[in-house]
Amino acid sequence: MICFAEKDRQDVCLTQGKKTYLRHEMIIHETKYLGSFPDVEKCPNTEMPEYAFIGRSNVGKSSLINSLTGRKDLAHISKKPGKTQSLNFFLINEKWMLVDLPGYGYAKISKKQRTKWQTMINGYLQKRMNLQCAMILIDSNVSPQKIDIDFINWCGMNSIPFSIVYTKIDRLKPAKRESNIQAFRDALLEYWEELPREFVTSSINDEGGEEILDFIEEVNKDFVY
Ligand SMILES: Nc1nc2c(ncn2[C@@H]2O[C@H](COP(=O)(O)OP(=O)(O)O)[C@@H](O)[C@H]2O)c(=O)[nH]1
Ligand SMILES: [Mg+2]
Repeated sequence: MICFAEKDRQDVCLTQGKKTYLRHEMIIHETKYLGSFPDVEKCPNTEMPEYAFIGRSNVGKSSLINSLTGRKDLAHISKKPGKTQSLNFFLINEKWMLVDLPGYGYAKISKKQRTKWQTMINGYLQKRMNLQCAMILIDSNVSPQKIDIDFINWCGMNSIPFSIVYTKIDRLKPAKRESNIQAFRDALLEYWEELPREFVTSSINDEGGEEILDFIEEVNKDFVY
């Protein structure tokens, strides 16, 4: 097999005279925790493309961040007491930023805390100029939840670019996988004419991670500061 690079990120391989294409996986060679910030005004520099991960608490956010970056406990840094209600920043490959946003829909918080959360998240999503995409995590094991649909609709109304990331897909048999995802799409189609970009993932077997990293790499290429 002979391989040579073509157009930056594809290898053209000649296997017994046949041309096939291999895609480069993005390799995460460096991850750096930059800190936790209480509001958008205090967040670090905006010169890099940024991707925020958000979803209900327990949806699998920390696990996905660790699976994507190939680090066991990167996201756990933010689990320090008192840090969970902040915007947690990670610099990846010195090139792009990953932001771990606190989960919504946690029943045991006071109304005051919820309002604070909303102000922080909404402010971040609306004002962060270098935010390329909010990755909205949806648990593929449960029926469509109003709180998720409301949040997605809010993003739409505020022109915030987003993608849907279905999580914990390993827990479902193939038929159930399809029907659960379709149920969520149907719920969205009650409000939306077109469906957003979606990813189907499992942090247990790293399914879908490569697609997310490919997407990030594609978007990064077009980023202009
Ligand atoms: N089977 C399975 N369990 C998962 C997956 N992702 C997360 N979990 C589990 O779901 C729970 C919550 O995950 P965590 O990443 O802490 O969620 P977060 O609150 O959104 O950050 C933990 O018990 C994880 O082990 C997944 O892809 N598959
Ligand atoms: Mg977490």
